[in-house]
Amino acid sequence: MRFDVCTLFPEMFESYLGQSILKRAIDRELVSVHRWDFRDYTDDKHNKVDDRPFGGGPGMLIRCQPVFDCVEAVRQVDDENDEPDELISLTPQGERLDQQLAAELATRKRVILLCGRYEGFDERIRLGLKPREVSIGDFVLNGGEVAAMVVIDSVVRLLPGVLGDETSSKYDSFSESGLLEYPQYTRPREYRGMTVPEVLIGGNHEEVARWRAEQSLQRTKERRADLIQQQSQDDAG
Ligand code: 6GU
Repeated sequence: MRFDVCTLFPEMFESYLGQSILKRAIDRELVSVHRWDFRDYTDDKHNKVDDRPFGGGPGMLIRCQPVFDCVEAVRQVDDENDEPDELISLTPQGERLDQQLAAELATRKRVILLCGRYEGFDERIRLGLKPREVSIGDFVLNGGEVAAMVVIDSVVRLLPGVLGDETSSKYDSFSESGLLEYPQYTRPREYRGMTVPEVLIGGNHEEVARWRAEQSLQRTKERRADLIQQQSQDDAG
């Protein structure tokens, strides 16, 4: 799978891509993440990518020209790929990212991510390029970069072979069951007076599975009753 991230701040991705699961997935060529700087595509003699909004108001908008030209350049890189790309713009006005959307994106060969900044993009970027607009939640970030990393992170861990244990993303919260994950413990058996539940030590796999299912359900009821309603709606069809 290939990501192309278009941004004014490509360096923001440096540390994220250079470590841990992402680095390993990239080294093993399960995913590639290419960064494109809008500034490299501006036709402005002072390299400006932004301008003041017509009609006045605070802040600056990213101009059409560098964004259209950057996306065109990205699309000229074929990467032996016949499938059309998925073009995504990160914006708090978009559809909410959830596990289902992450799973859908994980089936794509190529995803282009547009990161806005300042007060936003000129509206004609939306009208002309028709990106799918994605938000990571009801709060406002300074720009789309952190949100783009969230999208990449949630998608990459679903790609086959990325996680050490092939099955481990299946048991994540929101995955198969749609419920929150059960609590886990490692050694020692007792820490500062807190002990590991007996059932996990006994070695009875059926009992362990039952306990975990109960814990998942109980936790979800307490913390996220909305997920249980969602789940029964999904099950109903
Ligand atoms: Cl995708 N972008 C920005 N700037 N803020 C956000 C967001 C995205 N999702 C939630 N807040």
